[in-house]
Amino acid sequence: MDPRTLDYLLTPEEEEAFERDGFFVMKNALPPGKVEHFRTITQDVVEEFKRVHGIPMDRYHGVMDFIGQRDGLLELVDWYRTLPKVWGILGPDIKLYHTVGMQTPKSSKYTSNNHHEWVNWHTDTGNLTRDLAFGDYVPRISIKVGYVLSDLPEANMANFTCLPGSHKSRNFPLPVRDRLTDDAVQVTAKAGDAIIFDRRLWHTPTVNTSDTTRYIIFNGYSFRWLANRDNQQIDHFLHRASPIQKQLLGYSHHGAYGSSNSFADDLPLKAWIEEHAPQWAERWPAHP
Ligand SMILES: O=C(O)CCC(=O)C(=O)O
Ligand SMILES: [Fe+2]
Repeated sequence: MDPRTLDYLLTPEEEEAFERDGFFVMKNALPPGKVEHFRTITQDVVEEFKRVHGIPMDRYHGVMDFIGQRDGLLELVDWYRTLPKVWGILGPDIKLYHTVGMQTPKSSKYTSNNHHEWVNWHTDTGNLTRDLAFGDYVPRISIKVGYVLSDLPEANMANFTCLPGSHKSRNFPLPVRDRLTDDAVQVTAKAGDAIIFDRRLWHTPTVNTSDTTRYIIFNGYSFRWLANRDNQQIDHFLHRASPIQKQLLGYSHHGAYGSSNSFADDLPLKAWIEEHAPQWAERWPAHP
């Protein structure tokens, strides 16, 4: 793993914001050269997908199972500036479970006046809340890193939109769900920033009325035992993935049995943290 990881450990301020708001924006998660690199890949993959599937080019679209689509995406699996935020929150027993590369061109159909027609407030990962909530308590289980690849200095540019603090609410916390009210925060960001959010946060995609096409990659990380939300076709990567990348791509030396155990050979990320940032290991829950 890139030793520069140690310069990007989760800060107390980030941790506090994450606990309070359910998300935070990390500035400069990607340097400018990488922004362009990943934007080009995202455009290429989404436009290829649209051509193959007959989707109009001006349509908003996200390609799932994104991580394996191009070899150049492998380095994002354990990106040194964001991965320490992820394990700082979830611990070391994690993997990628869902990846999406998204293109949102200017809408030809919707404006900020009628885009409430497709507002889709949700928490992530389908049935987790329904099946795991106990009273008011909903477990976190997964988080997403959204790599912003276009400058989004103002609202109505397809900004990631959320209700800060709503990750503490099992049910949608407002009376009106089918449109954006003033409570909705359209997160502004620069290309290269990352939006890191808790899957329990109530959020929605929004319309782009600007001339800037929004590109964004969402990489979702979860505990290793969660079923993947993509087919995750990554076998072609594995021969050149590092051991930590292999862990994060869901590989286990123990087959299906491994994901709900913590065998040492399946957890090189844990070993790395214990060696290089041992103060974090003290925070992990012990096995009962
Ligand atoms: O397009 C967006 O900003 C929202 C996407 C979303 O809901 C997600 O990544 O979970
Ligand atoms: Fe979502």
